[in-house]
Amino acid sequence: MNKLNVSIIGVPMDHGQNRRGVDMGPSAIRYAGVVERIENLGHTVKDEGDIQVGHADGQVDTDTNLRNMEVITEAMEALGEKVQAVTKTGNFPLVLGGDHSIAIGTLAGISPNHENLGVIWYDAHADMNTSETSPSGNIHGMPLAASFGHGHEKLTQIRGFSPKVKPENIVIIGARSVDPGERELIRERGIKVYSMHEIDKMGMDFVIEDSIRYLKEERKTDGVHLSLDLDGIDPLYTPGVGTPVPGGISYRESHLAMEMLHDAGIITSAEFVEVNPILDEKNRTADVAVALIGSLLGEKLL
Ligand code: HAR
Ligand code: MN
Ligand code: MN
Ligand code: MN
Repeated sequence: MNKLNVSIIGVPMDHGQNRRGVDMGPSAIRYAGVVERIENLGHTVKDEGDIQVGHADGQVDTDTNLRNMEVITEAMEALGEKVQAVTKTGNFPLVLGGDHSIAIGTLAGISPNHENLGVIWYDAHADMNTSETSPSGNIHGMPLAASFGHGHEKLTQIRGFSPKVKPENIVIIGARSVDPGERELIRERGIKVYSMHEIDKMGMDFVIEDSIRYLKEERKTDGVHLSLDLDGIDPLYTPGVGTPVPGGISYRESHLAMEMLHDAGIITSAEFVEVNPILDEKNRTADVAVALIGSLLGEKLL
């Protein structure tokens, strides 16, 4: 098996939404043993520490209609720079959140190293709102739209270029809470979505097989970023998230997905987001994150 040099980057960000505590996600995932778990698979790990995140007052910016806009965009510039530096050395970036707004920075760092990047967005939500369609003003509901160049330029122009990914190179898996504006965008931009309906109907086996086929053969991507929001999984297994939605992906389905992605060898970077230890039960959600990271990087039952 291919051995990797994994670079862990923590992003203690909680300003993309309203519930405090998700900024402790990186600590909780480290405490759950992420470094040892990866090293036990024969990879090397470098913990690059955390990106600095400033303080914010929780106010919605009057010009942009974005909550905590300044502090988030500042941290995303720094995250993008760090991720690109890590990617350039050939290391595998593993970004730990923090709320999902951080994907804007992660993708800003990964994108320049690819001609035709693909993204798998594993999430209960589509994260495709803009300052105009958002019901909340919360930036964690906007990172996917921002990354394909849709939304306020404060978010789309992180690191001075846009888009970070083509909309037709995106696959969403696990969606079950989608706002009207997002639904319209999905149709308009031809974004591939496997909602819970397709997962129930065709099984995770088919969904991942088809996602791999789509990104590799049809879209001919030269790398795929996995952005995994722990709320994609059913809150029965991952209660420590800020916006739980019942009826989600099971624990075993999620492991199967990670194992199949590993076997296909298509994932070139990953991030695990929305772990909130304050809302969690005995760090269970961080434990699930670490177990899924293990499967993604080659752990097998036998
Ligand atoms: N769609 C809602 C909004 O825009 C809720 C978004 C919740 N987002 C996350 N990330 N937890 O997936 O506010
Ligand atoms: Mn804070
Ligand atoms: Mn999300
Ligand atoms: Mn979500």
